[in-house]
Amino acid sequence: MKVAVYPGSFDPVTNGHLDIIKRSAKLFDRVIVAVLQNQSKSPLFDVEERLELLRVVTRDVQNVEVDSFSGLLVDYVRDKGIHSIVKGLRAVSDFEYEFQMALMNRKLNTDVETVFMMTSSEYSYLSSSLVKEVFKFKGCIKGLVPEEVLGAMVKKYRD
Ligand code: COD
Repeated sequence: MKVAVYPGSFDPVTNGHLDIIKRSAKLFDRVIVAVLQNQSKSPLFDVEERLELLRVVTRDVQNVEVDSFSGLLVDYVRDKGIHSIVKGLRAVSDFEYEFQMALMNRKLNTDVETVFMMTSSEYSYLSSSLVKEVFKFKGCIKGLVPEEVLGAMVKKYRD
């Protein structure tokens, strides 16, 4: 069985992420979307909320599951017996950072391969942080995040 992990912050999951999830689910038998528990950032959504949003927006994709992890990604994949990491690539700026991480991950765990998936052109400029910034200043983010995420953001800022 070909299993891959798609790791990230997903704060929140955007349509760019969802596109990568759905496309990688066609390549692998099982895809685990893994949310990093990162105490050093101050997130909009806590890990449980991010996991729940991911569960909701991937509910129609049978071979996708969600999980969280802390510490090194290579340790997480080793524990799970996984050999493939999926990453999304938007622009040259992503490439440098992702290239470094892929090589470091391979140095730390020679059994792991990073598979890069090119963004779809309509999402090539999209990131969670831009979505949050635009939304905070009342800009329109319709079509950039799933409806359920938009609803959760409206509620979060209202509360
Ligand atoms: N189109 C395509 N891909 C996209 C888009 C888009 N519009 N938006 C984001 N992506 C991709 C990103 O390039 C990334 O691959 C993935 O989706 C997740 O994105 P984010 O922004 O939610 O998450 P990141 O980039 O903050 O996640 C970083 C990790 C958590 C993967 C990384 O920090 C990590 O592995 N940390 C664990 C600790 C560790 O092992 N550190 C050593 C690394 S060498």
